Formats: sequence, structure tokens, C-alpha cells
Amino acid sequence: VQQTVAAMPHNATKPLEHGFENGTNPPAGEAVEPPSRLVGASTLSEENDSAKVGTAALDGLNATTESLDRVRVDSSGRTLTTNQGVAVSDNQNSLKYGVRGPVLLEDFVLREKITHFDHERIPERIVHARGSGAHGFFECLRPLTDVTMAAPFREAGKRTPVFVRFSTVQGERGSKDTARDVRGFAVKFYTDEGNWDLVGNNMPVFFIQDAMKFPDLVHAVKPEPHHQMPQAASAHDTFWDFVSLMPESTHMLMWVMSDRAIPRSFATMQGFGVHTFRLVNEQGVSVFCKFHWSPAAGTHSLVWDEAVKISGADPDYHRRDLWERIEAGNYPEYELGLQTFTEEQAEQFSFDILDATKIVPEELVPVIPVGRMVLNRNPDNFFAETEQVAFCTAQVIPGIDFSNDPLLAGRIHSYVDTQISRLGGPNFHEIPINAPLVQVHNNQRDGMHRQAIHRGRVNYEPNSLAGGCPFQAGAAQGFVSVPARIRAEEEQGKVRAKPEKFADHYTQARLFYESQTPVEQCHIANAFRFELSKVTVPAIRERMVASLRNASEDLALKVGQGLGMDPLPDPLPPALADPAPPEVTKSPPLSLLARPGDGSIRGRKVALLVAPGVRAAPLLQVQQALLEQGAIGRLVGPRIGPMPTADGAAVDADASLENEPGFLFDALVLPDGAEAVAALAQDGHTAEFVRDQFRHCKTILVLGAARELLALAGLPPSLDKAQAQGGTGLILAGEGEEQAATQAFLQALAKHRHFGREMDPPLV
Ligand code: HDE
Repeated sequence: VQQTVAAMPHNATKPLEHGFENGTNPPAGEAVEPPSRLVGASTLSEENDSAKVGTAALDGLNATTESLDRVRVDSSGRTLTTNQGVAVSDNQNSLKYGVRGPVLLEDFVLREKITHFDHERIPERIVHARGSGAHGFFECLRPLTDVTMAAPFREAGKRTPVFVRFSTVQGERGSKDTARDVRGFAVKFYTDEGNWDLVGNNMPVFFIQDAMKFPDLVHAVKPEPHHQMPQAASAHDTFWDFVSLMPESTHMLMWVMSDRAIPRSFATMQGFGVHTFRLVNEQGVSVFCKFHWSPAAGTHSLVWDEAVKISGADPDYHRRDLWERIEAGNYPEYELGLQTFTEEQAEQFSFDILDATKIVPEELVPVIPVGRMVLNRNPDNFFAETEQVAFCTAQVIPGIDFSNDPLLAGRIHSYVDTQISRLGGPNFHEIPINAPLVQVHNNQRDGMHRQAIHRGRVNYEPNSLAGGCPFQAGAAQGFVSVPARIRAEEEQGKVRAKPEKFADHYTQARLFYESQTPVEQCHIANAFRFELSKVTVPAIRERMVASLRNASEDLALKVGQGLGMDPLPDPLPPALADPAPPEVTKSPPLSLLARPGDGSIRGRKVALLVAPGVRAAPLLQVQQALLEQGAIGRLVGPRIGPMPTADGAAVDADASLENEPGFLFDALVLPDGAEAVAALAQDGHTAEFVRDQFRHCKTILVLGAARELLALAGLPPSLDKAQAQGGTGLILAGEGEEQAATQAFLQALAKHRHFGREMDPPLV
């Protein structure tokens, strides 16, 4: 290995980057399927070896990761050096004058190491600080050239590499994953016409209509400035003070109080571009467009009590889940759907498509699937990739353009601006994770951390000394903005004002609430109750309930009762007394339960309890059946390690009741074996485990003698076999019935939750 490295230029791909050799662009964005030996292989680079820097990252799963190979470093088999490449003889002791003497200033090894360490942190993102990323690809289903010339949509089967970052909004970088919050869903497409960033959220609307209000919103929701509380939570006075004074946020509040704000996994939530964008074809004709990502695994969420408990036991719950799914080859997959409509259609809608607090109901404009995105590779280094990735809404490519949404306009400015201070200068586009696959040529020069070494003396245009290069592409090849016109009747000159339809703050909030199933409506009411009961100023609670009355009397009543308000406050006077009648009053796809996805149980985590004396065989059969369907069955015991069994089969618990509590699992299997059941009954964690599984409406399979544990956990004795098998997700199996029961268990698990047994307040 040493020899080969010495024989190679330091960076073998450098000439290509500068257009030398054959002068072509790097290969068009294409991804290759990972060789099967690499599926689920660890990305820990120590396991791999390469001639160049020690490691090849896994043979390029997609072009993005391939292009990053030139900067990947692996130190296996290497000598420790300073940043200047000088070999370090001793990494334990500073340079001293005698063993008990003073440390010398000339110790450049020590000083370099400490100085670098002193500057290891960069500022976290102002919002969306907490996030997790993954590489993957987007695959086009069919050519969309009739509506857009955008590179990723040119031909069926075309693959474009992507990097995706999911995030929470309010909490700091180290905060918990399961906070009630909006989730960021940001996708960077490394297309062969430059980078396109679709920086979306897991909810299709937003709190505010104009970028002017964004700093106020963020100040209000972030920890309060005097005491810096609460972390990763909106349940506090300043947030509710602000939103109760901003009725335009009512629609978004419905989404944030729904279970969408506590997803089960990044792999089970939707994503949305939120704003209305434009698609433009080769002829320059444009249509409006809304972007929708829908998870193949269906939309699944947590319940609130579970989210709260998870945040204590595993604050990295979503990050871990994403990482493990990818390592296991259960790649998260999402369908991209588009809603496209013309300007003329948009003019007829009862709402304004420039208003980011409004959706376009699917009944009005259907969502057409156009491709899929698969996330199939974990980053090698969290900082270099997930932390340094810089998404910018301004980054669009020919074929994609903006609408006049005033919120979007502010974002087009904000993202580039914020990266300049977060990433330390204007050259953040050169950081490998941000660099496009296509070549970059312009006359921008210098600045902090410049990587490119521009050759020659020409850094201006027009020029004759460099033959006019780099030359402008012209309208045929370059990005041309849609020449959108302001209609004559809308011509008003400069104003600070909003279009009238923006003032309808409640119609779509009502649409969302009315479109939910009763269980979801109940969760929304409970979330408002929880959040507002944390508010200490009664007037804020009252103003919020007064506002909710305009959206839904039913919801306002439930919330008001939960807060002890009798009578309810008078409804807040709405900004628009007589809004246009909506086209749609109920939209079933707005319910999370309307999207079961492929019905598979891939990626679900199931706890199989074990203890000494367990009847292991039936339990291991369930574990095997889970594995065959891509779910993970973990053996959880009073302690970890091997234990004796009733039937002699080997059992080795890899988790304990203490270190992996019940709420971390999607389902539970209680084992047979009198001795094991007695041992589990002795441990107070068992009853908690069962209770949480029951309370959170999860599927429970009870084998043989384990039935005793149900009573121990305080589950109602009326849950007899007949009732249990009637859809409550509790399956009881005597000896000999295990096989059939396992099948029933797998089917029940695919339903995710059994809300039929949910009660408010909870029964157990
Ligand atoms: Fe952001 N937003 N935002 N935002 N946003 C940022 O950019 C901003 C908005 C979203 O994983 C910041 O790099 C303004 C809507 C995501 O790195 C910042 C406004 C939507 C991410 C910023 C909005 C988003 C950000 C902070 C109102 C959904 C994380 C750090 C005009 C469509 C991206 C950064 C990642 C991050 C500004 C509103 C999504 C400060 C001014 C609406 C997913 O530039």
C-alpha cells in the first residue's frame, strides 16, 4: 500500500477537476446499485483499505459519495503526523526541560494539537440545529419534459445523487429527537446541471406568511431569553403569546399539535416543499408546482406519552433509527409527487397560492407520482457531511423557478447569508459535501478558506487575454428566470401589504381538523391542552382558545374544558368576516392513518422478553419470522448475557429491561416458561414495560404462562382471549398455538397501533 501511494500524485483526480485530460465534466449524476456484499456493510472506514488515503469508502453507492473519495481519510496502518505531515514521535508527553521541568514554548506539536482543538466547534444553525443526514439517489419514473427541463426529470430511470438532512427546529444541536416540533426535510440534488436544494418540512404549511415575521416567530419559540428554557419545546408562554396574536398561524398549529409533530421515524414521515414553485419547460412555458414526499413505509407517528419517555431513554431515537435502517439495508424510501396547476387555475382558487399557510387540497389538484428517493448510505463523518452541509433555497437549476411567495423570497436571501457566518466565509460551496458534481467556473476569487487554485491572470469578464473565458452560457443553456408579469389590475406600485385572501386564517385550519379521524382529533385537542397548560399567563390561554373557536367549536370546547374554562371566551374577531367558500371541506389524505404505505414491518423493533428458564424455541421462532420480514427482534432480559432455558436452546439477551425500556419498541412478545415468568414478575421493570406497551397501543403477543404478567401490570382482567383477538392488538397463545399466533402478531404489527384501547386519561 505504501508503495502505491508514493507512486501516485497526491490527488489523482485533481487534473480532471480542472478540465485537463479529456476536458469533460465529471460523469452525469448516476448512481450504481451497491454490490450485494456492501448492502448493510458498516461505513466504519477501519474495515476498508485503499491505495490512496488508506481507505476507499465503499465503492461508490452513488456519484456523490464517489466524488468525495478524494477527501476521505483513513488512518489504518498510518503514522501519526502533524497537520504539516511531520511524523510525531510521542503523542503522550509535552516537550519539557527535564522530566520535572517547564514545558517549552517551542513544542509545536502540542501547540498545534491544542490550537486545533480550541477551534473544533462551529456555530450551530440558528434553527434546525439538531439534524441527521444520509446519502442516496433520486430516480425519475418517467420524463417530465412537457412541464420541466430540470435535469433530474429528463428520462425514466435516470438517477440523481442526493444528500438529505432531517432536523427538528427549536432545540439545540444536542437536544432530543422526539420533541413536539416541525421536522426539516432538506434534499440536495447533485444534478448534472448544478445543485438543486429542495429545503422542505414534514408539514406542507408554515406559521407565517411573510419573511418579515420569521425572526419574531423564532425568538418566540426558542428558549425564553432570560432563563433559556424550555429546550426543544414549544410549550411555553412566549410561543403561545406570539401565535395567539398571529391568527395566520392557526392552520400550522393544527399540524404541529397533530401526531405529525412526533414522527415514529424519519422513514415514516412525509416531506413538502411548502411554497408554490414553478416548473419551466424548454419552450419557457411555466406551471406552478407543489412538491410532496411520501414514505414507502407509510406515515407513522409516536404518541405523546411515548415521545416524552423516549426523550429520556434515547434522545438520539430518530438519528439511531435512520442509521440502523440504512446499515441493515432497510433503506428509507420516498415517492416524489407533484401537484401542478396553471396561473389561470390558481386565480380561481378560494385561497392564494402565494400564501404558505395554505395547502392546495389533493381533491382540487391531484398529486402525481414522478419518482422515488432511496437513502442507502450513512455519512462517514457527521461533522464533515451532516454538519457542514449547507442548504440554500436560492439553489435552483434550469427548469425550476420561484413563485412570488413573500416567505420564499426571504428564504432565498437568508440561507446563503447564514452559511457565511456559520461556515466561516463565502467559500462554503467548496466544502466537499456542498460542491456540485459539475465544474464551477467564474471570476469570483479569494475569501476565507479558498480551495480552488485559479490559474492565469484573468479574473474578470469581458476579457481577451483568456479568450473571453469563462463565457456566459446564453439563454439556450444558462438559467433564465421566468418572465412572470404582474397583472395590470394588480399593479399597485410599492406597498407593504398582503393580498386579501391571505386574511382567511381559519378555513383551512378547519379543513385539516375536520379531515382527521376521531383518534387524531383527540390527539390534537390533547396536545393543545398539554401545551397551553404549561402556559402561565391565563390571558394567553384564553386568547388561543378564543382564536380556536373560529376554526372549530368542537376543538375549542375540548381544549377549553381541558383547561378548566367555563364558559369559553368569546371568539376572536376574525380578520376576514366573509371568506370565500372553500372548494373542499374534508380531505381524507390529510389524515396520517390514510397512508399505511406498503404495509410492511421493515425497520420495526420488537422486544422479546427472556429470563432464566424461558421456553426459548417458540420465542426464537417469532424472532426468525420478524427477521424474515425485515423487522428486528431483540432479546431483552433482567440482565444482558446468556441464560439457561427450559428447552436447552441457546438464549443470549443483548438488552436489559433497564437499558432498553418498553417504550423504545414497536411491539412486545412475552415468553412462556413458568420459571422465566416468575423471574420477570420479580423485576419491577417488567410491569412498566408491559404497561407502556399497552398504553401506547402497541401489539403484544403473550405466550403461555406469560399471561400472569398482564395482571401484574394492572391490565384489565376482562381482556380474555376472545376479546383480545378481536383487533385490540393483544394476542394470547397457549402451547401449540404459537405458529398461528405469530402470524396474527405479524399482521397486527403491520397496523402499527391499536387505538381502540386508547383512553383519556389512560386506564393503566
Ligand atoms: Fe428555514 N432556515 N427559514 N424554513 N429551514 C434555515 O438555514 C428561514 C422555512 C428549513 O438541514 C436556516 O442553514 C427563513 C420554511 C430547513 O441544514 C436559515 C424563513 C421551511 C432548514 C433559515 C424560513 C424551512 C432550515 C438556519 C422564513 C420549510 C434546515 C440554518 C422566511 C419549507 C436545513 C440554515 C438543514 C434552516 C431561514 C422558513 C425549512 C436561518 C428566513 C417555510 C429544513 O437560513
